[in-house]
Amino acid sequence: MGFCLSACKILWRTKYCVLPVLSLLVLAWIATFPGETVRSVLVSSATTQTLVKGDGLGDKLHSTTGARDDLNNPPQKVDCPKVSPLLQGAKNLSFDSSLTLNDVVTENEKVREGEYEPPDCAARQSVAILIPFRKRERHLVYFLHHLHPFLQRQQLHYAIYVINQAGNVTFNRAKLLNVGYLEALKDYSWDCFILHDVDLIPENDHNLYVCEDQPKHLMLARNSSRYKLMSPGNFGGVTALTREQFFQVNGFSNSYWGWGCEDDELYVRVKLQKMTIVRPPEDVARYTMLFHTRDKGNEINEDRGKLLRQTPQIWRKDGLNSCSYKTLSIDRLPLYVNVTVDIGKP
Ligand code: UD2
Ligand code: MN
Repeated sequence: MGFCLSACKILWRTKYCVLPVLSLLVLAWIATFPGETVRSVLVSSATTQTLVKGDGLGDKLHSTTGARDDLNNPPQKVDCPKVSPLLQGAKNLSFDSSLTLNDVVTENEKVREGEYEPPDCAARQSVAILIPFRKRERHLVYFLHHLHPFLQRQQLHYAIYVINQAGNVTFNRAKLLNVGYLEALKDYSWDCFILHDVDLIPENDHNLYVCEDQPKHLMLARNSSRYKLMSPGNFGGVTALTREQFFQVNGFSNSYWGWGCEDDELYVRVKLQKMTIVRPPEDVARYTMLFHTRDKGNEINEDRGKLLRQTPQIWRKDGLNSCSYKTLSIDRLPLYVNVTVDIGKP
C-alpha cells in the first residue's frame, strides 16, 4: 500500500513530461514506415477531408475516382471529315412565291437562334454569316430557306446575323458589315466571317463557306450575267475573311454611303496588307441572284471614286476602330440573330 502511494505521487509530479515523451515515441515509430505507406496515409486523410467538406455526389467522385470530368463533359466529338459526305453538288434552285418565314422555321427545327452545330462530329470551323440588310424581307425568306440546309450539308458550326439598318437615311453596306463583325464577336469567337448579300443564293454546296489562309472571294459567276466570269478585281457579293484577316485590314471603311465601291475598297485594303485573294473553282462558285431594282435610299455614291483613291491614307483610321453606332435591338429569332442598328448618317 505504501509502495503504491509513493508511485502515484511520482507519476503525479512528472505528468507534464509523460505526454510529450509518448508523442515523441509515436512519431519515431511512424518514421520507421516505408515512404509509400506514409504518403498513402496522408492522401487518404486528404480524401476524407474532401468527402466531409462536400456533400454532393460530384465531390465524392472527384476525390475517389476522378470520374467527375466524364460526367460533366460529354465525350469529345471526332473532327468532321475534310469533305462532308452530305454534299450534293450543283442544284437547280426553286423559289416558291407562297413560301413563308414560318415554313422555313418548320423546315429547320435543329437551328436555334440562327445557330447550328453538326450533331455527330466537331466542325472544322465556326463561321458567322453577316448580311447587310434593309427591307428585303422576301429575299431573306429565300436566303434562309436555301442557306440553312446548304451550311448544314457542309457540317459547319455557324450562325446567321442579319444587320438591319434602322431609319431611312442612305444605306451603308460596309458599315453594317463592320457592326456585324463587332456584334457577332460578343457572342462567340468566330473563326471565319462570310460577308453576304441577301440576294445571292449559292447553287453548289462544294462552294465551301470556310476561310482559308488568304481572303476568299466566293461569288465568281451568277445567272443574271449568264454565268460570265467576274473580273479578277471583283471582291463583291460574297467574301470570306478570318477573324484575324478582317481585323488586320481594319474592316471596311465606314464612309461609303450609297451604292458602289465599298467592296473594291476592301480589296485595296487586302492588297495593302500584301494578302492575296483565293477563289473556289469556277464551275462551283455559281450563284442565283434574286431579282431587284436599285433600292430607295441606296442611290449611287457619287464620291466613290474619290474615296477609293484615298484608301492608302485613310484605312488605318477609318474602319473597325472608328465604327460608332447605336444598337437598337438584338432579337434572337429562330433562324437568325436580328441586329437593328442606328449607324448615323453621311
Ligand atoms: C453589288 C455587289 C455588292 C455591293 C453592291 C454595291 C456583287 C454581286 N454585288 O450588288 O456586294 O458591293 O454592288 O454596294 O458584286 N441591301 C439591302 N437593302 C437595301 C440596299 C441593299 O438589304 O435597301 C443589301 C442587300 O443585302 C443587298 C446588298 O445590300 O444584297 C447589296 O446591294 P444591291 O443588291 O442593291 O447591290 P448590287 O446587286 O448591285
Ligand atoms: Mn443585289
